[in-house]
Amino acid sequence: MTDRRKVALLGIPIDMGASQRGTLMGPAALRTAGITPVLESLSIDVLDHGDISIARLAPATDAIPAKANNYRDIQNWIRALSPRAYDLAKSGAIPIFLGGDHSLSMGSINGVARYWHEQGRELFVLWLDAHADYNTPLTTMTANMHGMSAAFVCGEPGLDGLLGDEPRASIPPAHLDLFGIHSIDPLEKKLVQDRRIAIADMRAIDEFGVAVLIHRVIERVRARNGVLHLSFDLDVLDPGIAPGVGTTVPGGATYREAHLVMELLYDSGLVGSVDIVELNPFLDERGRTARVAVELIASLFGQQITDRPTPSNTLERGG
Ligand code: NNH
Ligand code: MN
Ligand code: MN
Ligand code: MN
Repeated sequence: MTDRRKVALLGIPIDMGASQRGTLMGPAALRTAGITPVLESLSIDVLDHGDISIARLAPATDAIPAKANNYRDIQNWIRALSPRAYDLAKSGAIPIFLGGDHSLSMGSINGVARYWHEQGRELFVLWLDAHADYNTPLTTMTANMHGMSAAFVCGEPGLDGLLGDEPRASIPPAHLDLFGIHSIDPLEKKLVQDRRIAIADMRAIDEFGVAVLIHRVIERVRARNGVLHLSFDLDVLDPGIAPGVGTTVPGGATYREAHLVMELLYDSGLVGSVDIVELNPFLDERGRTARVAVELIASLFGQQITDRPTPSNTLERGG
C-alpha cells in the first residue's frame, strides 16, 4: 500500500464542467484554509505540486460529442491530468486532487486506476456527492460534464475520444459506491439502476446511519484487497454548513455525518487517493466551506475528535 504519511497535492483549477463559474479558485481557497499546515500538524509529509498546466498539449482531433459543454477545454485538462495522476500514485504518496469542478475526476481516477491495475490491485471508488454524476451525453439534461464523471469512470460510452492517446482504465460499475445522494435525474437514475450500482442515498443514511453504510463499503474493498479512491464533492454536505458550491441541494449530510465518514475511512487504511471538488469560493461565505473541507480532510488523515483544536481548548487562534 502507499505510504500513508506522505501526501501529494495537485490543483486542477477547472470550472468549465459546471454551469456556475468560480471553482477555478478552489485550489487557492483550500490552500488559504490551511490544507498543508493542517496535514503537517498530523505529521504528514506534504508535497504541494502547485496547479497543473495544460500549456504543452498537442491539439486533440476527435469529433466533439453533442451535449457535452466545453468539451475541448475539459478534454485538455483531463488529458493533462490523467498521466500526472498516474505519476503521483506511482510516487508512493497519497495524491489529493484539489478542484475544480467534478469533471476532473475523469482524469484523476483514470490515472490512479491505471497505476493500481498495473500493480494487480483493484480500484474502488467512493463517490460522496449530492448527485450521482452518472449521466452520459445521451442522458444529460444540462450537458454539463461534471454530471458525467462517475459514468465515464465506469466505462460508459459517449465520451470515447476524451483521453486521446492516454490509455483508458475504467472500473467496473460494481466497484463504485454512490454515497449521500439526494439529487438524481430521471434517465440517470434508470442507468444507475440498470448497472446495479450500490447507492446509499440520504434516506438510507437517515435510516441506518453513516457507520453501518460505510462499513459495508470498506468491507467490500477489503474483501478483494482493493484500494479506495475517495471522490469528495462538497455539495454532499448540507448547504447550511457548506454554502460555497454551485449546486446546493437541501437535505445534505451534517457536519458530524461527514466527519464520521472520514474518521471511518482513516481507520480503514484503504484510501489511496482523494478528489476534493466543487468548492466555489466566489459563492462561499467568509471561507466557511473551504474551512469545513480542510477540517474533513484532517479527519480523513487521522485527526482524532479528542485531539482537535476547538475555540474552547485553544488560547490563541493560529494564523
Ligand atoms: N445531475 C445534474 C447534471 O448532470 C447536476 C450535476 N451537478 C453536480 N454534480 N454538481 O455533482 O447536470
Ligand atoms: Mn459531483
Ligand atoms: Mn454534486
Ligand atoms: Mn440526516
